[in-house]
Amino acid sequence: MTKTLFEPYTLGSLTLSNRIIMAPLTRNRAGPGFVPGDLTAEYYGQRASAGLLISEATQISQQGQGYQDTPGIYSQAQIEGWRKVTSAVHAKGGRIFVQLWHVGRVSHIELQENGAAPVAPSAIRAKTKTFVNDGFIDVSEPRALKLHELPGIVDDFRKAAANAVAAGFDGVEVHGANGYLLDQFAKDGANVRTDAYGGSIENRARLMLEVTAAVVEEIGAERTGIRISPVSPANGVSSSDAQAQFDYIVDQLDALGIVYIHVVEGTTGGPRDATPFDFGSLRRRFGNTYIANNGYDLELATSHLTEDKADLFAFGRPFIGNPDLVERLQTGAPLAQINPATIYGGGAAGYTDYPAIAAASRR
Ligand code: 8OZ
Repeated sequence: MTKTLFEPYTLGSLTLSNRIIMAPLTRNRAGPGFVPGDLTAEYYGQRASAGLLISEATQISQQGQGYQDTPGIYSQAQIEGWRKVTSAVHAKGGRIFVQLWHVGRVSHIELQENGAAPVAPSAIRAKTKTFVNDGFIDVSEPRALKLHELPGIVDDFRKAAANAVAAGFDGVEVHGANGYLLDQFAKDGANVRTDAYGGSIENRARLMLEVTAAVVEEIGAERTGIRISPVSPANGVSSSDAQAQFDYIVDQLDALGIVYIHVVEGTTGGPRDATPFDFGSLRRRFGNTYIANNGYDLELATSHLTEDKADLFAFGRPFIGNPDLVERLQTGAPLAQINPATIYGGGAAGYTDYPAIAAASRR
């Protein structure tokens, strides 16, 4: 029998009102001090009918920032800004996790303290661009992190998780995807270290797993999820052994007892099948909730749900233009298209001004 996305789902201790997740979406609208403001609270509040919202990627430290005007969660003012967001979502009965982010080598000296080089597993520059001073420019040459610096990064994630709870978030998603720091360590195209954090599959997974374990220790496994993108070449990463690498990672994540894995199936924002990969293997290895993402529409999500390939489905870009995406999918209402020019940066235009479908057209 066909299953439906429009029924409640139990995620750890939370009851989600449906199986549709708002994927993390970078919008570059934080205020001075990288503090999310009232407009951001309004934006997330408008989308609270998603079963769960996952915030835009949020840096755990200044070193972890790679783009202009992305929000942080390491200062008191940022915690207070996020408190407005979580209150707006909760007031409408929604649930929200924050995505914790360190960009690693995907950054620019202009964003770093005293113009320092961005950090990476190895001093290999990413073939990718970042968004700085209202334009896309090449990322800076990184420096390799020293072994003694890694505990500090784990600790920054741990503190950010504690801050997330203080800000009222229902949980935390570790950003282990899309060519950022933890994915850079996992994939051998970006990591040529010869210490305990490079070389073998186990060594390359170490930082991602230590970070996740630290978050679990801080806020509990029921409130900890992670996003991974095993075969995505996003931000210039590549892997010679993705299946073995991510089979191992997911076995270890399962052992940590975290509440979900959120899997970008294929190329982030691109084709689902550019690189062969058995996502069913990850599904089978992980006992808790599997959130699927990348190129889903209602039909594909419903068929994957019915075939038990995933529990929950994350939609990204459709949530930009459709604050009431859940209702539109449920009623078959047309979806609004988005203006690409207002995705990254700006104010209310293209952010909070996409309307819900008019009440009249629902009848
Ligand atoms: C688009 C632009 C900037 C950042 C990701 C956090 O891909 C991002 C991102 C996406 O995970």
